[in-house]
Amino acid sequence: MFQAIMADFARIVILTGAGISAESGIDTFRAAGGLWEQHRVEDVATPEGFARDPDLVLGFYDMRRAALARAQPNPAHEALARLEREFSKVPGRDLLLVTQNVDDLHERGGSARVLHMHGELKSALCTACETRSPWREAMLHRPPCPACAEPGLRPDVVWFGEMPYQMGRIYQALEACDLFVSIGTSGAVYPAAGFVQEARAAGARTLELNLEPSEGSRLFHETRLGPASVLVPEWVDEVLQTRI
Ligand code: BJW
Repeated sequence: MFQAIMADFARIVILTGAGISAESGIDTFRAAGGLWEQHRVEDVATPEGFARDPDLVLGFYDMRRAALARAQPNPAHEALARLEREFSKVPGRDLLLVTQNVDDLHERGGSARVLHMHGELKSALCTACETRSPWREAMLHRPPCPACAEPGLRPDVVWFGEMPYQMGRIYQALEACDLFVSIGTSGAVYPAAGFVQEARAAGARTLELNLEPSEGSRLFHETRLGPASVLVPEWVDEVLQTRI
């Protein structure tokens, strides 16, 4: 029972994956009918795939950017924003929300401090000058980079074989955290799949909230199964009732 291990946590790291946005209508990757069933991961989520067939990759991300414009945050995103607001009112407490998701539903749900370790759909990376620019439009027609005018934009996302963003900051937070919570991720992709072990090595309690057990479920002190839109608000209520 989580209440029983709910000591006075001061530093929380929360990791989210595609499952937290599933109920907002955003496809996950590995489910039946998910993105990897519709597209080969090697074709659309590797630098080699992009070099081979840029039209396929740009079209894939244009389609997902358009789907994102139709999606809304769900109660799980909103609950994490509420937790951030309440938790950070007390000096000395720190909450870091790390997401593997490239959508902006945490921000639209009200979270102010979100670290996108796999990049963002609404950002473009210029392969010519390496400038990052906010981006909302399609890329398939090769628009010019706002900084250098070269038609070399790619989605600012992290593909297999590339280094995820802000790893130094994330590992620093994991080393200092006393609670690590993983929400809606299959635990199939590293380095995020290894965060639970990093947190445990630092002495943190660990909790998984997921529809189905992740690949690393046994590594968590506790796993709760169910939809994020139910589990996350319930857990946030527990934390805030225990703490305030
Ligand atoms: C619900 C729900 C509901 C559903 N409520 N829950 C061998 C061993 C170890 C590592 C490697 C290895 N061989 C290669 C590697 C490295 C490789 C890797 O991990 N490969 C694996 C295949 C093994 N990793 C990399 O290359 C990474 N870079 C790297 O390692 O650099 C070197 C390095 C060294 C040292 C330190 C740091 C770095 C880069 C990985 C990039 C991943 N990119 C993608 C695409 C991003 C852009 C895009 O969105 O298109 O990121 S792949 C894809 O997977 C995406 C996701 O962020 C990521 C994780 O997926 P996620 O979120 O877990 O989704 P699903 O679909 O898998 O799961 C959904 C979950 O939700 C399920 O559990 C459901 O139950 C649940 N769910 N509905 C609650 N309603």
